[in-house]
Amino acid sequence: MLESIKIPADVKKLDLRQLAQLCKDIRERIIDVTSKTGGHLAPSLGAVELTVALLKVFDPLKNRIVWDVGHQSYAYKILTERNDKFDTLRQYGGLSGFNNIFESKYDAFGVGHSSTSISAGLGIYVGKELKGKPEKVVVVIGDGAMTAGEAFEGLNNVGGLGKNLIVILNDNSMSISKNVGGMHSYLANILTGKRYNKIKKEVWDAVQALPRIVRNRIIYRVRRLEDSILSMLIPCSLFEDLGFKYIGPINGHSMPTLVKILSNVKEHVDVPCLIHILTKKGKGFGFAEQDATKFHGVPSFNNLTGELNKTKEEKNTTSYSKLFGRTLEKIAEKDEKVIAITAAMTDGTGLKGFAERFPERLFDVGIAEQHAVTFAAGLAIEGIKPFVAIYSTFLQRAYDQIIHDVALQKLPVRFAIDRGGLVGEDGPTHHGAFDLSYLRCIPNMTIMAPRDGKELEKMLKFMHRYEKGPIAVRYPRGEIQNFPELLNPKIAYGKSEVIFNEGKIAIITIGSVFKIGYEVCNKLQSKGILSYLINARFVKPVDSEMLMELADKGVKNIVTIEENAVRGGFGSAILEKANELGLKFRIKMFGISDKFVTYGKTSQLHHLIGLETKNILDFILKEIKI
Ligand SMILES: Cc1ncc(C[n+]2csc(CCOP(=O)(O)OP(=O)(O)O)c2C)c(N)n1
Repeated sequence: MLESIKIPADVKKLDLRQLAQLCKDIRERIIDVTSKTGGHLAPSLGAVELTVALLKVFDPLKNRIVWDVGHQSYAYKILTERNDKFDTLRQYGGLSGFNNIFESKYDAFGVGHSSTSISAGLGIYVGKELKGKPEKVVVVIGDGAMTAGEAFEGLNNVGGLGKNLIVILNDNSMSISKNVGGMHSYLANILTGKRYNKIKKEVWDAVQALPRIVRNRIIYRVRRLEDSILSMLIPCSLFEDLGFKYIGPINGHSMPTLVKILSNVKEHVDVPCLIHILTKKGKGFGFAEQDATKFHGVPSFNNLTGELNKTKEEKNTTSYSKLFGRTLEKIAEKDEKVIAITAAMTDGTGLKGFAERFPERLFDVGIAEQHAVTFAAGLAIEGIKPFVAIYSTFLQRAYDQIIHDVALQKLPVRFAIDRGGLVGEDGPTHHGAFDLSYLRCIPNMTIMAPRDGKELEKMLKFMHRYEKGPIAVRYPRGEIQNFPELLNPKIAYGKSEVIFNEGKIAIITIGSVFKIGYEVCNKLQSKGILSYLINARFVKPVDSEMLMELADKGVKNIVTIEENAVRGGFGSAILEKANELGLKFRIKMFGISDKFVTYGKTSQLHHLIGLETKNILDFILKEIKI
């Protein structure tokens, strides 16, 4: 059936039986491709019927369909003229793992971060209206994404304006892990609530009371209409009070129900409308249905055994995230004031073990980074020691909270910033490219980045002891590196670590790209060129003494290496400090230039931006007269 779909409008020609077959084909295609490329498997499998029903009823170029996060939109990609490229999903030069307005005219809005859909959808709706061409706009948002402040802000505005936005709440009861919070309980209560069950029972009692011959004739229809009948009867006060017509809960895998309700809404509803659908995350792939968290976002996997493929190194080593979690557990064992905060990323940030051992000290606040930071600030006021573990890219959400609630009040909130640097296949929405820049300009802030796993452990212990204000450590995605041949001296506040200390050029690195600096220096040495190698450890404060010493020793050239935007990043900090101190160096900065970096294997991306040993070595040999 999938073969017959050349453009989305072809879906409209299919009958219900054919639509069911189409869903089957799409699932097979998603499983087959993601088993090779990796990707967001479980969320996308759960949204197959919804996607097909949306395209059966709406015209995506006129109506615009805005997906939240975009990680559930693989079926949408397949049906919107991208099936032939679907094998290139998340590969360098291939299809993005999320919706991207530069990739397809069918993608209404670019995504990757959660909870933007209602605001963007409202903007698109009002924009069309202002141009005198009003059209229905559909927004699809998950129950996890619905926990974020921005989603509530959007709902509030839509309800207040009374605009005819159609919000589909795709409720699978899961965020990446089990969903949390009051909204989650509220949605669950709608299902288990007495009223829902009472009405459901009354409908079925009435059917059972009919003569058998009549009952047999209508039972199929009643089943099909069950969801829609219930949805008409159950008032849902929260959304209704916000100004929405609430329809639901309905079975999000029942094509007849979906098509019927969406058609009705399209034709007959002209107020804000929230359709609450219930879906199963991972639907149609047993392994993913059983463990939707594991299959939320996966590397390539064996689709017969469900085993995830890991590289040899991944099997033998441990990730920075896991090391963070384990170290925090050790710290927490000895200090009951230590608590951990995650914004719906317990597994991703390595806090699963912490959650099991100290459930009362782990706070999963939902997808609510802003709240997470201010919540930590409140805890710090009370003398509690919060470690806020958030990915670099998602912490961008909480910028004002870091400044206004934490730094201004000098509160000792500890930030464990995961996924600093390029993250690979998730691409520009997820690269941690800006944290050093966005944190560095905030007064009272201390920022560190470890060169390897051992240093991360030391830094976490250092942070635990540090009480003078906010402090952050940022580390990359992936497996830890270690340098057994190097010593691991104690962390001293604001002090860098000097590895090689002779030569006319100094290479100063921050974080895990130390590896590149180390290789460059070793290669220079093998050519008889001596160089300083400095592992900065601190981005803020900058080690002034180290810079003055370099100048004293006659160093004229400095090369800085970081996996962060060079604009305002670590190299800029060295440049500023040298200028402030009146030191004259020629400083060349390697890092992420003033461009968003695409997706692909991290090694491909490093090559693309020149953040690799060969490029830096070539530069030094060609451009610097040593
Ligand atoms: C601001 C932000 N924080 C965290 C994430 C990571 N994240 C991606 S999907 C997801 C869960 C979303 O749950 P839901 O909306 O219910 O969709 P589902 O995966 O269950 O289909 C999270 C936490 C993100 N994309 N954006």
